[in-house]
Amino acid sequence: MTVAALEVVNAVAVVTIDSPPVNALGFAVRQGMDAAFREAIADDGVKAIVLICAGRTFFAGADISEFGKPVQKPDLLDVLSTIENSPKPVVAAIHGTALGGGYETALVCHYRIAVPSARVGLPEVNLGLLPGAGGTQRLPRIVGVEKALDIITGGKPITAPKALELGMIDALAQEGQLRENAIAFAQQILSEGRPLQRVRDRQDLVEPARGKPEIYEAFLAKNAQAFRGFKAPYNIVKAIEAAAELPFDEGMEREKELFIELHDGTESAAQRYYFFAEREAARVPDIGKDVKPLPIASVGVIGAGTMGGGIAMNFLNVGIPVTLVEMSEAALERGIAIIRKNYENSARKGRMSAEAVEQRMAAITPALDLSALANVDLIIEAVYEEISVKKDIFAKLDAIARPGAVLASNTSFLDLDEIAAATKRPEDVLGLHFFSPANVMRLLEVVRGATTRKEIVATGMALAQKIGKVAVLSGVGYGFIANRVMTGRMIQANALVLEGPTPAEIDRAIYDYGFAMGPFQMIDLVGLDVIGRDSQERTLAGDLIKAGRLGQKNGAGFYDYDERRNATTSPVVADIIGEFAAANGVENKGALASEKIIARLLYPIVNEGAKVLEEGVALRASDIDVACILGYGWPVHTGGPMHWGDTVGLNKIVDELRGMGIEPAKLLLEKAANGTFFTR
Ligand code: T1G
Repeated sequence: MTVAALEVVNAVAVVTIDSPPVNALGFAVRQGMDAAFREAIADDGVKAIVLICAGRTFFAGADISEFGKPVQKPDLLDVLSTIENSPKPVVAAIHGTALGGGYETALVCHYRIAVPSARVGLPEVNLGLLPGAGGTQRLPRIVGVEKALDIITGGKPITAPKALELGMIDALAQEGQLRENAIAFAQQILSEGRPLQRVRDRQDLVEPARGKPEIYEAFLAKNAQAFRGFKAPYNIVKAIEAAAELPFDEGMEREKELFIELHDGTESAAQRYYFFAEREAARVPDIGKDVKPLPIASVGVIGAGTMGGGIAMNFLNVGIPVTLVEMSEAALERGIAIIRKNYENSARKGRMSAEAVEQRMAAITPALDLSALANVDLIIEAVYEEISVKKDIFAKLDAIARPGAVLASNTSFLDLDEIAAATKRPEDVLGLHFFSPANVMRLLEVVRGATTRKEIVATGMALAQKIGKVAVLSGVGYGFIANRVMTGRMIQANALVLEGPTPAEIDRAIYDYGFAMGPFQMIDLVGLDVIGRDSQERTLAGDLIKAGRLGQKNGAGFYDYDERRNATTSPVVADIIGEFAAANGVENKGALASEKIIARLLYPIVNEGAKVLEEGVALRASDIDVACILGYGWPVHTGGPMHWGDTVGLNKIVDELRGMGIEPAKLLLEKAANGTFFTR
C-alpha cells in the first residue's frame, strides 16, 4: 500500500501521507515521502509544495516501534534534508498532533500552517530521548534558548494558537479547510515572492545566549527536583547549548551524539517499553471491539469522604452528573465543601474558570438515602473498608438500583466476589479501585469478578479512558495488583530497620532509586495511626504511637518535624527501634549499602509480581509495571518492577531472595532457569 500520494493543484504539489493510526515516520512513510518530494521538486510545473497527512493527525513522530532496530534508509535526516533543500517553498499543513519527528519535519519546511485544534510539540523526553532530527537545533532558532529549554524538557504539546504566538507556526487555517488554506497560503507565498526561509539559517534568537553557560546552570538548578533520576533532560540542555554555541551542522552532530547516548541507555529503553505498556493495558484479550460498553450518563457515589469526593470529581470533570450519598448531613456538607475547595484551588491557579467551578458544583445532587440512586447508570461504593458494611450496602443497592445499572466497589483490598454475592446480580458488579487522591492519580484498577459479564468489564475499561485514567484489569485477589505487590516494600522496610539501617538510610536509598519518598517518610505523611489502626499485634509503629508519635501531623513520627515540616532523625525513635528489635530477638547487623537496601525492599516486589501473574490476577507483567508506576510512583525510567527485574537479572534476584529467606515464586524460578523474561 502506497502511503504517499502526490497531486498538483494550480502549480502547487500536494504531498499527502496516509499511514494509520498516527502517520508515524516509519520506513514506508520515509521512503514514500522522499520519493514524492523528489518527484515534485523535479516537476517544472510545480512551483510550491504542501505537505499534509490524511487520517486523524499530522506525523506523531518517529515510529517508536522501530527504535532499537537497524535503521532502514532513507532515515529521517535524509528525508528532512530533501525537504529543507527544496528549491521550491514547502508548507507544512498541520492537524491533530505534530509531535517529535513530526514537528521536526514541519521545522524543515519553509512555512507552517495549522488548524486551531492542532497541537505541536517535542515530547521525546517522555521516552527518555531528545529530539534527534534537528529539534534541539531548530526550535531555539525560532523561540529562543530559554523557551526551547522549557518546551523540550517539558515535553508537553502546545496548542496551535499558542504556537502561532511563539512563532512555531506561521498561520492558522480554518477548521476543516486545512488543505485548501494550505494551498492558498503556498500561492500567497509565491505571489508575494516570500523567501525560502530555512530555520537552520536563523541566528538572531540564539546569538544572545552565546557564551552564557549561566543560562543552563540556572535552568538545571531550578529544575533539579523535576529532572531527578532522568538523563534525557540533561542531554537536552547540552544539545540546546550547542545550538547557541556551534555552527548549525556541528550542532546537529552534537545532537546526534547526545541522542545515541540516550537511545542506547536503559532509561529510554524502559520509558519506550512503558509507552506501549500503557497502551497494551487497555486491551482485554477475551473482550473484543464487538463487546459494546454500556452508556454512562449519570453516576451515584456512596461516601463523600476523601475517596468518594475525589471519585465524584472525575465524573463532574467530564460533565457527568453525580448523586453523592452520605449517612449524615454533616458528612455530606463536609464532603461537598472539600470538592468545592479543590475546584476553587484549581480556579485560583488559573486551571479553570469560576463559571466552570459553579457548573461542576451544580452537577452534584446531595442525598442522605440510597433510594436517590434508583435511576443512575453507575453506582460506586466508596465507604469504610469493612466487608460487612460493603455487603450490607450492596444488598440494599440490589433492591434499589435499576435493572442493568453497573454496581461498582472502590474496595482496595477486599474480596469483590463476596461483595457481589450480596446481590442477586453479581454479573453486574465490578471493582473500580481508584488511588488517592482519586481526582489526581491516573491509575484505575478495574476488578473483574468471577461472574462479572463482559459488557460490564468493557464499560469499566472505557470509562477509565473517558475520565482520563489508565485502566489496568485485575482479577479478584487480596489487594488486587498494585497494593498487593507493593506491600512487600513496607514489610521488608519494617524488618530491615530492626537490623541496623536507620529509617533515614532506608528512605535515602529508595529516594535515590527514584521514588518521591521512602517508606518511613510516607508513613509519617499518611499518619502512623492511619496505617497501623487495624493491627492487633504489637508493631514498631504501634510502639511509636504509644510514645505519642503519630507522624507529621503532630510533629513526631519516624522523624521529628519542625514547624515547616522539615524532617530530622530522632534519637528517641532509634531507642524505640532498638527496644523493639531486642524484644523480637533481632540482631543489629549495622549499616547496609544502598544497593543492598534496594534489593531487600524491591526484589520481593518482583517476586510477588510473579505470583500475581501465576494466579492470573494480572493479565500481563507490563500491567503490573503500569499499576506500580501510576499507583505508587515507581520511577518510570526503570520501567516498573517487572521490567526492572528483567534488567537486573532474574537469576540474581532468585539468589538474593533465597539469601533473604524468601521462597522465589514458581514462575520466577522458571524464567530464571530457562533464561526468559517477564517483559521481553
Ligand atoms: N510510533 C509508533 N506507534 C505510535 C506512535 C509512534 N510515534 N504514536 C502512537 N502510536 C500508536 C500507539 O501505540 C497506538 O497503537 C496508536 O498509535 C494510537 O495511539 C527523531 C526520536 C499521538 C498523542 O512521543 O503521544 O519522534 O495501541 O492510543 O491517545 O526526534 O499516541 O492502537 O496499537 O496513544 O489518540 C515522538 C507518541 C516519538 C508521540 C495519540 N512522538 N504518541 O494519542 O492514541 S520519538 C511521541 C502519542 C521521535 C525524533 C524522535 C499519542 C498521540 P495501538 P494512542 P491517542
